[in-house]
Amino acid sequence: MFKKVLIANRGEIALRVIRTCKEMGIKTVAVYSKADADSLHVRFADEAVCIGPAASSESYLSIPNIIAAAEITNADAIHPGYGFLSENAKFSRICAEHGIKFIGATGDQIDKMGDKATAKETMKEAGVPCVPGSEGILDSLEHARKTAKKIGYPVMMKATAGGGGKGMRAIFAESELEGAWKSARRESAAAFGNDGMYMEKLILEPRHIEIQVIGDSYGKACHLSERDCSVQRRHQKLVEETPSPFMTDKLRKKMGDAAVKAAEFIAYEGAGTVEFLVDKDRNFYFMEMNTRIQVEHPITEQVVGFDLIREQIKVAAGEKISGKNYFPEMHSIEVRINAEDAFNDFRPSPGMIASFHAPGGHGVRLDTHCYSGYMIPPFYDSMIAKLIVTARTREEAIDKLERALGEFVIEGVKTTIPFHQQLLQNEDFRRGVYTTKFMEDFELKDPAK
Ligand code: MV4
Repeated sequence: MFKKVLIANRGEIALRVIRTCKEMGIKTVAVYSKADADSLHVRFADEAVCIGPAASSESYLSIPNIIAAAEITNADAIHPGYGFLSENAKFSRICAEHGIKFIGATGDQIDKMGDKATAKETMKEAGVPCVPGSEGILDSLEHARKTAKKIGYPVMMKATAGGGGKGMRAIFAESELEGAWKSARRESAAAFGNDGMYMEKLILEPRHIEIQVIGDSYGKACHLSERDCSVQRRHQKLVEETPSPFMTDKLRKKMGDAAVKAAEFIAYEGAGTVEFLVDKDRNFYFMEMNTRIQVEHPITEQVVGFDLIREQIKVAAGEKISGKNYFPEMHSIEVRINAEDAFNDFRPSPGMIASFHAPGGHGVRLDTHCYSGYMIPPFYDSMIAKLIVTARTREEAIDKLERALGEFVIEGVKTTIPFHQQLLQNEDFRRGVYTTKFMEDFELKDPAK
């Protein structure tokens, strides 16, 4: 087992990893930027190293600075958390070259899944269901036109370097194709330095349901059931829950088996997530694979009853997994509390948290790095807490969430708490009837107006 793990991240996920390391008897090294000197992850770790100024590009994304911090502290492994360098193939390889274990996927696995057209071709080969579409990259507008005609409108054009909706265009008729082709390529080239495009049949009003997997270094993988992340706004998840209200036992088994097949086909090592689109007839299609621990991992932990960070560390240290799959025994919901003004287009609201009172009680978990007097820096993402509630049924979980949101006090910055409170009043959400289109139709009422 590792003796000392460096956590190449900040905020709640850095705390989350430090806590599990402590329970496992592993020493921890925090790294921090000058903007994070007063952060809890710095205080909770055994050692802390300043790795640069506030700008992520010169601190949390600086490979030389992080490797130097690992070397001077003699860390034998690095946990990258999510975001930052967690899906950076170069960083994974550099860690390996320095004899430091990267707690995550190998460089090759990250490369294979990072390029979406390659990922899809790989998954087709593995026998995982994919949306009908082009074979790999489209090499010209003419090729795009022919492909669209063959699969039939409407179609979706996607950037191979994309993810998170960038460089993606829904096209409903041939007259829209040329404009979409040009603008998507321009957008993708600017964002990723890669303008490769592929095409799929457009799935109307899909659900986003993802399967948590874990693979060991012996080629074996298992799944830990699903999370429904359909409540999103501009590709930012707002709420996640498990089990999905749309799920059936039969579909869970089929999707779980497909996700395990996907992971084992690439001998996937570590915790990963296979994302699927699910249509109204419960057909499911591979969308992407995330080669990291995700923000919403706690709801899975709550319903299957184990610590995913501990499992990540164990497989990274060479332990075998049991090989059995895990099914939900409870219902868990996570809401992301962001420092944003929901009534002003979810605009970021950084600043000082003047007062902070955390909700508690049975079935309530709060993953946060915030406290009264904490200054939310403007340089990073705006998430300040994840409120996770767990109960026997979905109804009970929703009632508990309502109760917990009512106890939560955050003063000094605007937060998304009022949004979540309104969401819980929504009839369709309460019935569990929602798709990725839900937020487009949701009408938020500003109580001040
Ligand atoms: C799609 C789709 C419909 N049809 N692909 C959005 C993010 C990117 N990773 C894939 N996405 C989509 N791909 C086909 N063929 C609809 C979306 C989509 C979406 C997917 C998951 C969650 C929210 C979404 C919001 C809008 C569009």
